[in-house]
Amino acid sequence: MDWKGLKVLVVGLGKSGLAAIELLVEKGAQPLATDSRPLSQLPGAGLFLEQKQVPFLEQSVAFQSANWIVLSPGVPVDLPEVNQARERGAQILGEVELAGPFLRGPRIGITGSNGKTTTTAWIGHLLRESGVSCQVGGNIGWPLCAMVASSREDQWNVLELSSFQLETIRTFAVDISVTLNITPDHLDRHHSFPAYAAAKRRIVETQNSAGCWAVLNADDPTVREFASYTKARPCWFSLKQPVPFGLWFDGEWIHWVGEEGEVKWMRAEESPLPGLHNLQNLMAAAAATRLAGVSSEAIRQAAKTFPGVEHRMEFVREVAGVRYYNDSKATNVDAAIKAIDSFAGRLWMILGGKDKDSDYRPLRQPLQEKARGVLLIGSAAEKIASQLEGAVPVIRCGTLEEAVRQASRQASSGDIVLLSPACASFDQFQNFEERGKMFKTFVSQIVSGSEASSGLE
Ligand code: UMA
Repeated sequence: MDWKGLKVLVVGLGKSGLAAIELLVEKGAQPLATDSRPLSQLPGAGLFLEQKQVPFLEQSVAFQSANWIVLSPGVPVDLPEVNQARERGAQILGEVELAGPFLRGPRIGITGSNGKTTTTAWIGHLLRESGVSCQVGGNIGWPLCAMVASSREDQWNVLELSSFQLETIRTFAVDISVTLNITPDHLDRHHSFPAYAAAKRRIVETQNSAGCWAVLNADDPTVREFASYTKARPCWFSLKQPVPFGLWFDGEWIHWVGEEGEVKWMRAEESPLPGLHNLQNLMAAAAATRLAGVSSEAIRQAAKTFPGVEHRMEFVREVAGVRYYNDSKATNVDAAIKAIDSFAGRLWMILGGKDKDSDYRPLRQPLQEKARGVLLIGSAAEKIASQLEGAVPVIRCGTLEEAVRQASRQASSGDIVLLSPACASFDQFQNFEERGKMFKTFVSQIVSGSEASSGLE
């Protein structure tokens, strides 16, 4: 695709939009920029556009004459303006599709409702520790358009890919795809579970050669079906059953089933991260890294030294025997259930934030079994309270600061305070990273022992 001289409207001036503009300028296009927010509310964007000499247009006029439109992942593909532009023949593509032809080097793409970030970072760690050059980006915080400049033919691109990013791909494809699990998430954006699953399925649908691999979770019925939507060869992982090719867990050992037969590869207790879901992430990461050419022994050694990811079941601090964990990245119900499953009990769980049309009732049973109480924050608090009624004691706290204060008052030695909110953060924070950092700040302010009157300093 030759972009020279083309007028291209870039929608959304966050990380992805700015990176898309930079790439388009470099390729000789004439980008125009728009955002639903005024420039005054977009820190850094005004100066950037001025430097690149890119005009900013109000959203109401921007779409009217655009023939080429690049959408940021956070912009719904069914906005009325986008629909109208599509109907009059405008070409609409996502930021990932724009980057695709320019991104040099082989690609591993990781998707799933939960565990993407951990698995992506784990693959990056396994490759680097084994002496294989790679760059890690995508939904993990570094847009693909921004990765283009540092990409090389001899360097792997390890890409976390969200449903928002995959929904708009047409030709963009990865050499090795990894699909971890699909559970309801982002239903406010995709409207239905089948539509959400279909967006994720694009990752295997564009793999149209038998030289590609699809690493798939054999235990997840939706993911299992992906095998029939792709030309890529399947490589399976399972916590429950032997697989014809890939990795599986027998309750003690992870087995590796390859062309050379089956071997017991690694004991679960050697994994550095807690929880069965992290064994799944490890199996998926190991499979992808093996398919990228690293030996299973090198992977085993490197797997043990993975330090984990910030905001993902991150141990923060112990105060007066109470341990605090930051799982701010748990932005849906399934992720919160997995976090609960990682502990034996005695939990004080901080839940809430911006609702995504989620059903919180699946939390009732795990909370009933393991939680001493739930501390509610954010705009979803009343919905969660009504769906958890009778299952677990609930304290309405409003803010995260108040939730940490209440938790430090209520919890006693041996208890665990877990921020795993099952909601998006955007009602009270910029993003889940800010929410996690604020949690850590509030936890660092707790004073222990009798000096504590309010819980927080
Ligand atoms: N905007 C509009 N119109 C709209 C919606 C948004 O103009 O209808 C504007 C906003 O005002 C804002 C800009 O779009 O100025 C933001 O664009 P964006 O939401 O695409 O955010 P980016 O900064 O480009 O970040 C995106 C991903 N964000 C989302 O998908 C919501 C980041 O994932 C990703 O790290 C980054 O690209 C680089 O690839 C974050 C995320 O929350 C972590 N992802 C979701 C998740 O993991 O659940 C999918």
